Amino acid sequence: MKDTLLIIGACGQIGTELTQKLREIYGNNQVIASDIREGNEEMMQAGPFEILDATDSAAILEIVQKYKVNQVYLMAAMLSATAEKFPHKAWQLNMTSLLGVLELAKEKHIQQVYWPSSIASFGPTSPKVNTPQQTIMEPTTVYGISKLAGEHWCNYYHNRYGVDVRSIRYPGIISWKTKPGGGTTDYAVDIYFKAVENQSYECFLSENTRLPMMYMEDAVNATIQIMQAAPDAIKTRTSYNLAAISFTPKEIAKEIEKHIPNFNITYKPDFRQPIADSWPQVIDDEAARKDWNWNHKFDLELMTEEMLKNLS
Ligand code: AKB
Repeated sequence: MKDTLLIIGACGQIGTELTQKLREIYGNNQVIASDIREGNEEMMQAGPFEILDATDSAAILEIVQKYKVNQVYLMAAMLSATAEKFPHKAWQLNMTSLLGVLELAKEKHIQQVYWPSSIASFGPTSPKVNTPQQTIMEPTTVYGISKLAGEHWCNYYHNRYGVDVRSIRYPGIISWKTKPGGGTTDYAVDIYFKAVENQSYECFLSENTRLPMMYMEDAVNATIQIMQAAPDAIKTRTSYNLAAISFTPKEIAKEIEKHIPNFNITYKPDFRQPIADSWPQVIDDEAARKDWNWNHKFDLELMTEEMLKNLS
């Protein structure tokens, strides 16, 4: 039987590029894109698209049955900064959507689930450098709490009901096709857009705030790689640490200056600074590298070249 994939939250930052790549691999008609709103021309034209509320599990089931879906990628979520403004709404979206999809897998309507966690599942008491796969996790943001709880729900459904659910703790993801919205790491995307537009950027984090980051191509490849791995290769059923690069606003600005010598950055930390300060600076992802052969391709230099080339 051919795999048929449903992407929930296909119009978001990661969903857009993940859907495109999955359609290249599995065929346009095998990848059903869905979101609460319509996507761009390419997304709507290239293959099936459904308007879908990620918290409505009856509606998800209808689509699963309509297209005979066997894998669900649940990409819809409220990110860290917005979630701090709407804590209950964030909890409702992030948790209800996950529990609904896990139930569908438990009832054998689908065979495989992908759900993203985040570096936000760590907190200020976790080690900041080389943060291990297993360590103290006491997140202080509602987004982080929802991600940590979600990880344990995934593990529970796997252990108790045999659900094949796989997950990655994404760092900040940098891309040029679709902008992120409502995250704390979004500055590392905005900075490139501003650099090519007007050569200056006011950063909402302070100059030495180091955070784990990754170029979109690496993030999409990791996501597909973990989903295509043999089930017994997946030893962690909470979520895998995943790393590529770690840098500060000052370091990314320096890299941009190599291409745009007049580029200017100023700093005005806001409510997102304490969120960033509560997260790891450098993540240890040895388990992902060992268990399912994860390897990143993009460093800060290569990513900056790609971002500036594509945006200009
Ligand atoms: C955010 O900043 O909220 C996200 C994340 C690190 O999960 N990009």
